[in-house]
Amino acid sequence: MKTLAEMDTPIFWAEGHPGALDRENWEVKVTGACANPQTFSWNQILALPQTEVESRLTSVTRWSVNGLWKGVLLKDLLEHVGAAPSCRFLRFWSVGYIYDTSIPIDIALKEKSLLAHSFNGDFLTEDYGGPVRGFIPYLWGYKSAKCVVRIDLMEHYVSGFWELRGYTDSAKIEAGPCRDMNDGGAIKEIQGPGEVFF
Ligand SMILES: Nc1nc2c(c(=O)[nH]1)N[C@H]1C(S)=C(S)[C@@H](COP(=O)(O)O)O[C@H]1N2
Ligand SMILES: [Mo]
Repeated sequence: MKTLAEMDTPIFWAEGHPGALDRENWEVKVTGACANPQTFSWNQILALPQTEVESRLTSVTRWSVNGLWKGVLLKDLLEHVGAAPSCRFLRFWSVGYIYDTSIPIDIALKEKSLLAHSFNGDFLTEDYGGPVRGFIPYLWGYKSAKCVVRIDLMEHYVSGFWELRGYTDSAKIEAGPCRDMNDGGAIKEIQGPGEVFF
């Protein structure tokens, strides 16, 4: 099984690379519309139920990479903090608080939406959003925030970093040509919308 780097998966940092990050001391704060807001330590994240899913990260810039993503289902995280009925969106913040993006709760509750720490059995490096990142295979990759430090449970939607710069708020994956990083960047067709299968 290949790593993301071995497949030459593009590395995107709109806000600039954060540099080396301390996995063991990583914390993710989950706050907002929930009964039990909590700051999760790295060990607490690993102590939550762990789920591995096979799916693709697919960029609006038209490349896609498939593999085994592992972490905590957002559904399980939401259950753990007691998400309120008024929670309608999740807003992810990346380290440095420059990059953010928000998704509707119905997408967060889907079976493959994760707070992910591993790809194909290895912990994610900083390049690819480690220690933990959002992994939302149902929407364009800009909804999968890297190096997540905070998740706000929101009653109202706010546009994020890329959404404010012209990408759609819905991030609905659209049909068309797309490079498959698992196949050396060969151009294939996305059937779309929704989770990508080649
Ligand atoms: N913090 C942060 N997260 C981010 C981005 C970014 O620039 N900064 N780019 C997004 C976009 S557009 C895509 S397609 C994926 C790419 O993930 P990768 O860099 O791990 O391949 O990360 C998303 N998450
Ligand atoms: Mo992207």
